[in-house]
Amino acid sequence: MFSQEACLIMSGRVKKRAATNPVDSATLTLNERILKECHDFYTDPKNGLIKIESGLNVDLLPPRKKVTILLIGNHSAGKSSFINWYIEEHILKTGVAIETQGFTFVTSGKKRETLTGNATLHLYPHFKPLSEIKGLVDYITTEISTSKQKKFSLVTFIDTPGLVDGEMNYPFDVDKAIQFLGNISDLIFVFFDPIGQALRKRTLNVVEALSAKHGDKIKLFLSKADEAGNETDRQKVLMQIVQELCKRPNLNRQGLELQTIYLPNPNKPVRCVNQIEDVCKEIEKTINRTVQNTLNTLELDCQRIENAIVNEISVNQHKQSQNIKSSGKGLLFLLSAISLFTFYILGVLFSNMTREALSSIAGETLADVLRIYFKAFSFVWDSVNDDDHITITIFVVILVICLLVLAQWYIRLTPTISRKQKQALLERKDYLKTVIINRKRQLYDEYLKQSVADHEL
Ligand SMILES: Nc1nc2c(ncn2[C@@H]2O[C@H](COP(=O)(O)OP(=O)(O)OP(=O)(O)O)[C@@H](O)[C@H]2O)c(=O)[nH]1
Ligand SMILES: [Mg+2]
Repeated sequence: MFSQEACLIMSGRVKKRAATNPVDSATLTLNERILKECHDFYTDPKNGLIKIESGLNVDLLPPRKKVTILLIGNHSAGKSSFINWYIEEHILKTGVAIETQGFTFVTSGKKRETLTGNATLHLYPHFKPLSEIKGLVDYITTEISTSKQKKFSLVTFIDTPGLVDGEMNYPFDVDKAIQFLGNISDLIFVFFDPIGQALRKRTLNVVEALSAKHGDKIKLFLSKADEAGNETDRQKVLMQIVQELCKRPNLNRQGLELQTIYLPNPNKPVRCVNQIEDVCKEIEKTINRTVQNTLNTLELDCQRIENAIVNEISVNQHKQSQNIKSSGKGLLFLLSAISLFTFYILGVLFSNMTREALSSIAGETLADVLRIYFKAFSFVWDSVNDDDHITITIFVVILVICLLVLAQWYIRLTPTISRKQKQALLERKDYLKTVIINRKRQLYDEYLKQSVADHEL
């Protein structure tokens, strides 16, 4: 059953679609615009899907406006440097010492700013469970950059502390935090550096656990490949890492591939294959997949809400017919109770009255009729002694009470929705079909126009 408030939202006022700021639309790329519009379809406080479904128990999750990429790896593997290179801004501290102590979210925005842990969790409500990890909030920050390089406007990177062995190195449960972030990230990049730290136990443990759950999201890299010596040395390092990984029983070996990457440096030419551009392509592919998935999920969610509405209406119809049947039975018991009680009282009254007294109250003709009707009752009543009169009266009272209880039980109706509420529900259904699904189709066409020939649409 949905709330009164929900019904008011639906009635008529849902006709207007969530508005998109025209200034925003002009500066956003198509993918950004689609993800933003889809997000607004869910979260708009007046007409959003989440507001529309309230009371229907559809359990919706608004889509994210960006893809999330988690970077993990041993200390000094080049995680922070990779993010700086991607966004073309030196936003994160890098160096041979242990530089990254906590978790840093790197995202694009209007103004360069650093946010604290609490502000970060406010900005990303789906990361809220991180606050349950003791001591972690103080080690979370968000770096907002104005960079628009590559596909950064559609990406949130999560830089993590380098993985080193031993329990005393982190003031929080680093493994638990990484596993949680792995669950909600769209891509997980694992950086192994060639200097020998790659095979540290903690790094391998974390990779094993993540790959068992997220085999399709995880991408492995031999980073800083330009420092791995000549081609033979590099092959040796690659082999060693793969061998170590393969020893792990829970590792997902499907598509196990280790790409070699390094940050291009024009002043230091290296004759080594650099697959860093493939990483950018992988990010782009994930963005495109996310856009398609978001549009598909939007339509599916609309269908789920429509089904819930149809179900709500049919359940309501069923409840209404049950109520009619039940109240019919209740009324029957009530009438029986009243009739029995009246008949008994009148019967007792007439049986104890003299002929003259009855005639003087009801008149001669009516008194004759009443006497005929109550003849059988009077006969029985007169033939029973006074003690039994009390027993019969108690029995009749109990019977009347039972009939009244039954009447009340059946007349207690299940709550149903009013005609106005039903109309509002149908308007909601209509809104989903005519406004949201149509807009979703337009957005899909716009998205496909980027790659598919016009005549194929
Ligand atoms: N030659 C070379 N050096 C690199 C490359 N990437 C990073 N570095 C250097 O490696 C060092 C460590 O890099 P970081 O980015 O700080 O590594 P990190 O993984 O973030 O390290 P922690 O934060 O300590 O976990 C820095 O001095 C970087 O300049 C690369 O591709 N090639
Ligand atoms: Mg770092």
